[in-house]
Amino acid sequence: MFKKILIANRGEIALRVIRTCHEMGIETVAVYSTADADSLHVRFADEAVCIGKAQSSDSYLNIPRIMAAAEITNADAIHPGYGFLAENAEFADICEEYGIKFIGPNGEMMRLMGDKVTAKDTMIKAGVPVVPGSEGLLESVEEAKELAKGIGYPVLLKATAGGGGKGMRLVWKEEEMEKAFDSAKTEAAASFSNDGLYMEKFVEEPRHIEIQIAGDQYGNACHLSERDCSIQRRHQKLVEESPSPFMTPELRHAMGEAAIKATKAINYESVGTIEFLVDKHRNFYFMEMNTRIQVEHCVTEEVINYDLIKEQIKLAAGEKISGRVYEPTMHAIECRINAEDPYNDFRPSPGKITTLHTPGGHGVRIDSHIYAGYTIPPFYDSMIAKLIAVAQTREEAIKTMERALSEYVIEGIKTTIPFHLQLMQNEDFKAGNFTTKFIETFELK
Ligand code: MV4
Repeated sequence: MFKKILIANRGEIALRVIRTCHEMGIETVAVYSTADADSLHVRFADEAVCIGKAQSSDSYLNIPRIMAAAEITNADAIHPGYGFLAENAEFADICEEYGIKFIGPNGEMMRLMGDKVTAKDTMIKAGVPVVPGSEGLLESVEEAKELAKGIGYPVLLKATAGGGGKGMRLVWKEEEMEKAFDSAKTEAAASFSNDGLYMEKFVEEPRHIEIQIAGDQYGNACHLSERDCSIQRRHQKLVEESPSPFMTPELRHAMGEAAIKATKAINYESVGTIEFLVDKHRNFYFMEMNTRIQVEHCVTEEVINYDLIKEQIKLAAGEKISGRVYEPTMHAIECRINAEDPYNDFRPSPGKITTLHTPGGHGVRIDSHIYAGYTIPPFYDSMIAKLIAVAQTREEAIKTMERALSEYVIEGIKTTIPFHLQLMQNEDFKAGNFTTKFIETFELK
């Protein structure tokens, strides 16, 4: 097992990793920017190294400085958290070159899944269902028009280097194709320095349901059930839960088997997530694979009663997956508390937290790095806490969440707490009746 892990991240996820390391008897090194000198991850780690200025490119994205911090502290592994360098194949390669274990998959697996056309092709060969569409990249507008005739409108143009909606265009009829094709190409080139596009049939009002997976270095793989992440706004997740209210035992079995096929097809090593679109008839299609631990991993931890960060560290150290069958025994819901004004188009609201009272009691978990007197810097992601409610049924979990949200006091900044409170009282949400389009039609009062 590792003796010392450097955490190449900040905020709640850095704290989350430090906590598990300490339970495992592993020493920790925090890295931080000048804007994060007063952060809890710096205080809770055994050692801390300042790696540069506030801007991410000078600190949390600066590979040479992070490698230097790992060398001077003699860390034998690096945990990347999520975001920043977590899905940077070059960083994973450099760690390997330096003999420092990157806690995650290798660079090759990241590249394979990072290019969406390659990922889709790999899944087709593995027998995982995908959305009907183009085979490979589109060569021209003419080819796009020909293909769309066969697929049937509406179709979606997607960037092969994309994800999260960038470079994506919905096309309803042939007359719109040329403009959509050109603008998607331009956006993809500007965002990813890769203008490759592909096409898919548009799945209307889908659910976003993802399967947590784990694979070891010996080709074994398992799934750890699903999370429903359909409640999103502009491709930012707001609420996640497990199990999905849309799930049936048959669908879980089928999606779980498909996710295991996907994991084995690339010999995936570490924890990861297979994202699926699920239509109203419960047909499911591979969308993307996330080769990292995700923000919403906590809901899975709560329903299967298992520490996924510990599992991830053990897999990186060469342990085998246990062969245990993971079935959700509880219901968990996570609300992302962001320093944003939900009454003002979710505009970021950084600043000093003057008063803080955190909820507690039965069935409540909070993963957060904030404290009274802490100043949220404007340079990074606006998520400041994850509030997780756990109960035996979905109905009870919603009640627990509502109660916890109403206890939560964060003063000095605006937060998304009022948004979540209202969502927990919404009849369609309570009935489990929502798709990825839900938030567009949900008005805050
Ligand atoms: C789709 C889709 C419908 N049909 N693909 C959004 C971001 C990227 N990960 C893929 N996305 C979508 N792909 C087909 N063929 C609808 C979306 C989509 C979406 C997916 C998941 C969660 C929220 C979403 C919001 C808008 C669109």
